[in-house]
Amino acid sequence: MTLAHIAQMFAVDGRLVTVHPTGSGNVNDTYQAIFRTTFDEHRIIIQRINRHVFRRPEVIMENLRRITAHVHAKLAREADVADRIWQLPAIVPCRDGRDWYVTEDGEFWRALTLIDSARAYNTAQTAEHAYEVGCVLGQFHRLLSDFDPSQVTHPLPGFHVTPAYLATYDLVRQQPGARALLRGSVEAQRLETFIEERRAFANCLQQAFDAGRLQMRMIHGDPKVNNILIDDYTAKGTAIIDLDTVSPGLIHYDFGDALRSIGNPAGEEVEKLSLVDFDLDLCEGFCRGYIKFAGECLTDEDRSLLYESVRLIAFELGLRFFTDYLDGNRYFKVRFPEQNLNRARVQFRLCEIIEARERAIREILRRC
Ligand code: GN1
Ligand code: MG
Repeated sequence: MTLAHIAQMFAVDGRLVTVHPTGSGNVNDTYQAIFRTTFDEHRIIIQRINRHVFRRPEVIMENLRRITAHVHAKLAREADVADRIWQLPAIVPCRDGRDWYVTEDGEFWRALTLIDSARAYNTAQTAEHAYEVGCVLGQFHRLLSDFDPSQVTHPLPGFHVTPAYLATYDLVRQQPGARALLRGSVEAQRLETFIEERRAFANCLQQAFDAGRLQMRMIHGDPKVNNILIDDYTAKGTAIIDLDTVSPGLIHYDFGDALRSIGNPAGEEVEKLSLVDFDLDLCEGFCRGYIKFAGECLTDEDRSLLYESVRLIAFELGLRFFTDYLDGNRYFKVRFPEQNLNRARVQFRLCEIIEARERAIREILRRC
């Protein structure tokens, strides 16, 4: 079935003009489709869900229905007093009324409204951009703070549980293919040592949760900088997209993920490790924006582990990339075989810089 056929399954007025790839996701495939009528134009986002990663894609759509209903209703109630027009994509149903479309060979497709005249950047532009990214994530946490987590099913059990990723890594690296890769690369061996030195640390959030110091809340799951839209006209953050991983979790996963992403102006795909950085002005901008909106939802215990969370998520993402490299690149999409190795090197370098700047980061967090 062609992309054009799939696009026309969704309930949009007009004739299809074009479908083209958009975004830079590592998991799903994303396209923009444009339809025209005699007097206007409609653009939607259509996505093929990666069934290797999301084994039960219908679960993410059922979750999305409930989450967007909650957020859209709350945004409508608060619209008159809000400091900007906050947005969140809505599901575009199929012509037969269903929320998704499955092709004969089992591909799972869904469509969402496009948030227009706003864009996501792959890397931080300025400290003001970082501030806006913080505002959007803080606002998202605030909007979902009164959502009942039992209304959703976890789309990816074990997602962001760092000790679970370590256990998978331990299994994968015993495989013959992984052992061959490790024997053949001094750089891969260096990453192996890097991981060994941080094993105990990998438990820090899980331990705090097990001890009852942290609670599960609704989180986004993937709030990296290119999932946060900045309005072209006002330069303010307006929406967070990529809602497939929204689920109950620790807000620290989100805080750490967004900060490790916005704090490194070189981005995730840079090849020269000398360009990787954790910029303290970007860090401060992000933290101020986040606390402005989510501050009232945070306990003292939550605040006490924010530094650990950014160090941990950089480590965890590096570990996930490295494991996938050793496993033959089965999870994250790659354009060349070493891409996941390189992504891991970048995140581990970032983790090292975060460690070196611990004192300054804690100081920023104390001030915000
Ligand atoms: C994946 O597909 P994308 O780019 O939205 C991954 C995130 C990682 C991210 C790193 C479901 O997100 O956890 O942080 O790559 N998503 C999933 O770029 O594993
Ligand atoms: Mg994602």
